[in-house]
Order: sequence, then C-alpha cells, then structure tokens
Amino acid sequence: MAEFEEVAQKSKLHPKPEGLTLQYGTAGFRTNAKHLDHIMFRMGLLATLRSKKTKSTIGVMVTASHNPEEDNGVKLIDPMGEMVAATWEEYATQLANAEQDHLLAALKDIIEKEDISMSEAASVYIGRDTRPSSAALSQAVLDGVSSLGGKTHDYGLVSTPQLHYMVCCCNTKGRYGSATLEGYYQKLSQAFLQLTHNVPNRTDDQKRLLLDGANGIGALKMKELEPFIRSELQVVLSNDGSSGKLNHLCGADYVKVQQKAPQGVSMGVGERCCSFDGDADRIVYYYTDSKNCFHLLDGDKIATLISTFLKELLTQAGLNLQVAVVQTAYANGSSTRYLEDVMKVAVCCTKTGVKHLHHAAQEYDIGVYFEANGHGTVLFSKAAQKQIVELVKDSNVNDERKHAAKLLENTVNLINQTVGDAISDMLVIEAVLAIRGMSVQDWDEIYTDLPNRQLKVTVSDRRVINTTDAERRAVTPEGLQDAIDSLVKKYKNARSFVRPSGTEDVVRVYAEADTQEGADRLAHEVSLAVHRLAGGVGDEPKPLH
Ligand code: NG1
Ligand code: ZN
Repeated sequence: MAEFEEVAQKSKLHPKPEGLTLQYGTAGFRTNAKHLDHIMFRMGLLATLRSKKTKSTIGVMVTASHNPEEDNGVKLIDPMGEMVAATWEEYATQLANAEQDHLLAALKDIIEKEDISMSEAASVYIGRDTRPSSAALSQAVLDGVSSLGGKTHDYGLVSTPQLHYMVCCCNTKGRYGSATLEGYYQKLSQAFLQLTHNVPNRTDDQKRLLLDGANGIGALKMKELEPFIRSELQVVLSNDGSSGKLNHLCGADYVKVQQKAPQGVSMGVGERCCSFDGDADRIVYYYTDSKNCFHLLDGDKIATLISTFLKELLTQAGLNLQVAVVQTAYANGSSTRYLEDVMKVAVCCTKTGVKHLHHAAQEYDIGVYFEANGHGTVLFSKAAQKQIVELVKDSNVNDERKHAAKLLENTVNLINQTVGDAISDMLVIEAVLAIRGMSVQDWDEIYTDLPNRQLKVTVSDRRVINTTDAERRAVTPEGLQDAIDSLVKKYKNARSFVRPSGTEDVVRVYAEADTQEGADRLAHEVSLAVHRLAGGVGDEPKPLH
C-alpha cells in the first residue's frame, strides 16, 4: 500500500525498543523521556486518524505535568478541547505497543474498525512544555502526522490548557475565542478586568499575589499575560525557570503532597500565595499565619469558594439553575460535609482522573469539578449560558438581577471550560476574593480540613488491586478491604482507601482522621496491609514518626 510507504520509512527513524510496553494512563503516556520517541511518532499517527475520523482538528500535548524533569509524556485532545474518547485510549495503547514489524498492521486495524476514510483531510495542533526533552519529542509527533499527510500547527511552548483552548477555538470556528495566544490573553483578561475594575476600596496588598511557577511553562505564560492584567493584579513570580529545576522542591504537587511551602518563595505572614504545576493545569493556594503555621487551600477549597460564589449569584439573578460539585475519593471529608450540609449543593464522587470528573460535571446546569490536588474547572451547559446571556440583555429586569447576571457572564468567559487551567482558575479565585472582599484567611475559615496523609507503596504488580465505589473500596486482593475497614474503626472521623496510580508504578494510600497523628498512623498501618497483602517490594513501610 503506497499510502503507508512514508509511515513505513519514517517509523524506522523512531523505532520501538523491543519488549517495551506502556499504557495510556490517567493522563496519557508518561515515563522517562528516553523511552518515548516511538510513542510520540505513533501518537502523531493516531491523532491524524482521529482527525480524519472526527473531521476536526485534534491536539497533541507533549508534557509530563508534575513528574520530574527527566520524564515526559503525551496526551491527545479531542475536538471540543476535552480528553480523547476512551476507545481511542485503547487504540493508543495498542499502537504504542505494536512491535516495529506490526506497526502498519496495527494502524490498518484501527482504520478498519473505525471505518476511516483516508482521503479525508487531517489537522493536528501540537504544543509542548519546557522540559529539555520536549522539543525533540514534539518533532517526532510532527513526523508522525506528516507521514500520514496531515497538516500541523506547532504552537511550540504552551501550557496544556492553552492547547486545549486552541483546539476548541478552531473547531468552534472562533466562537470560543480566537486560536492564538493573544486571543487567549485577551479573552481572559477582558473578563477578569470587567469583574474586578469596579470593586471598591481594594488596597495594593489585596491586589498582590505571590506565584510559584514550578520552574515550568506556567511561569513563562504568566509573564506574557502580566501586561494585560497589571492594573488589577500584581503577580510576584518565583521559580520562573531562569535557574531552578522543573517541579523540584516546588510546584503545586510538591506543596499539596508535602503540605508545605515551596522553596524559593519568600512569604510574609498572611500573604496570599499560589503554585502551578509543571504544565499549568493545576493550582493550589496557601499562606502562613502569625504562628508560622502553614495553611493549604487545595482543590476542595477552590471548588467550595467558586460554587458558593456561583450559587449566590444565581440567587441574586433569580435564575433557577442547579450547581453541583464533582469530587474524587481524595476530597477532604470536611469539604464534602460542608457542601452538602451547609451549602446544600449536590456532590458527586467519581474515579480519579479529570476525564471522569469532566464527564460527570457535564450532567448539570453548572458542574464545578476539582481534584483535591488543584486540577479543575467549571462547566456551564449550553442552556445555562443562554439563560445568563439573555438575562444580561433583558431590559425588564432590575439592576440587582442584571448586575448578578453580568458577573455570571464574565465568570463564564473567564473560566477555561475545556480543562482545568491554573491561569484561568487563579484569575477566577482572585476575582471572587476581590468581589466578596475576602482575605485568604477568610476563605480558609469556611471549613477546617480533616488532617490527612497520602503515602505510596511499591508492589510487584499494582494491577492486583481492583477497586469499586469510585475507588473507595478495594475488591482485590482478598482480605485487603477487610483489613482497611478494621484499621479505620480504631480512629475517630477516619476514612482510608487504596488504589493503583495511573501515572506512577505505585499503590497510593490515603487516610484521614481527627488528628494529624491519627491520619499518619492510619496511613502507615494501611500501607503495611498493602505491602503484606498486595505483593509489596522491598522493606516494609516505616512509621512516619
Ligand atoms: P494517579 O497517579 O493515577 O493517582 C495523579 C493524580 C490525579 C491526576 C493524575 C494526572 C492524585 C492522588 N492523583 O494520578 O489526580 O491529576 O495524576 O495528572 O493526586
Ligand atoms: Zn498538570
């Protein structure tokens, strides 16, 4: 077949190491960058097929997010900016693992199964993060696309959410915005300035925010955005990538997991600070109080702040739209209780991985979804957006309702609805705090987190752990869930669960209890149970204290 001649030739330049198998996991392929060249080439091929199939532009992002600098990864973006459909994740795994001699057969198999017309045009948008390996790897993606005759647009260095935005803009023919970085900055900054510029009595301190850029792409992009928002927000940037290593002792994942401030940021008492992760799709906030105690405001606190704000605006606007919050098992128990009992907001729990949360959030008029680690956004249904826009235009409504509708409209424009976006989320949070006249301490005091601990256990094959009930219960190996249940009973307000990670070769253990010591002890005891019952490798986990 002549049409695959180029694939056959070019694939030799991106050979697969024999025997290497990789899985399209929670966030695409992710591993040490040196194993990824063939994966990138093949994801270029797959994106081209997906583009022909959907008759739309598809995105390919080269990044390993919060992983160490030596790693890299790749994920595919579907036409509306969402994660690629599940069946295609399986194709991705098949194509990635086909031995060199079977690559064309694997490719033809997908073409047949999906009944793809190869004469259809294809268009693929490509972006990459700041890792040293990313430039060469994104070139391999470009090679893959061109060998199947697809057209490419290489955006070069962009954050993950910026590429999602570009794909959505392109496929909506500009209705979502214009598919350029300038368009992205214009859309977000205009909405942000509209929300904040009339807020009375804001001091310079309130307009100041410390930002840890994780030495990654988010830092670069914040520098580009800064001139657009300067009048309403002064961002003091640290870990901007000029000297430090990506994600090393800094960034959202470090702050969330270690529950401490990143290195390289000098924080005054009570100062509002935030951290992005390595590809700027996650954000967490924090501050230290006068007793030098560190306070983390994670994805749960962000979801609470935003959903409360939206609910109040809907009431003021007299709009009857349902707000729901989507969380995972990692959501702090206090946040779930606050949302359900105090705010009377519907809460739904899904499996870990943003595609699950995104999907669940689409079921509501307004679906606010956040992982505890700070990845999340808000989805507004078409009908909800229409009602908001119509109310803004309606000349028969009073000023209070109109004002609320206008705030809602600008919030819709400020939120990147395609995917969690650290820059967009940061601007939403800053706008809400400004409009509500809240300090970071006021926000933190909405509810008190239950002390918690996350640990990792290495086992010989993490797939022996299977879970149910949105990953809150282990079905296999036998006896593990019973062991967890009896350990949890020993502690007050306690909860614990285990699940295999989708991005690292480990089993994750989570525990919460009424005291930090209790959460730490419970997490350790559950780690021991995992080590003993699920094929632990190496020494048994040691107690934390
Ligand atoms: P895994 O490794 O499957 O736990 C982690 C995060 C997810 C998600 C993905 C993708 C935790 C506990 N898990 O997944 O929430 O963000 O990475 O980045 O934070
Ligand atoms: Zn990320």
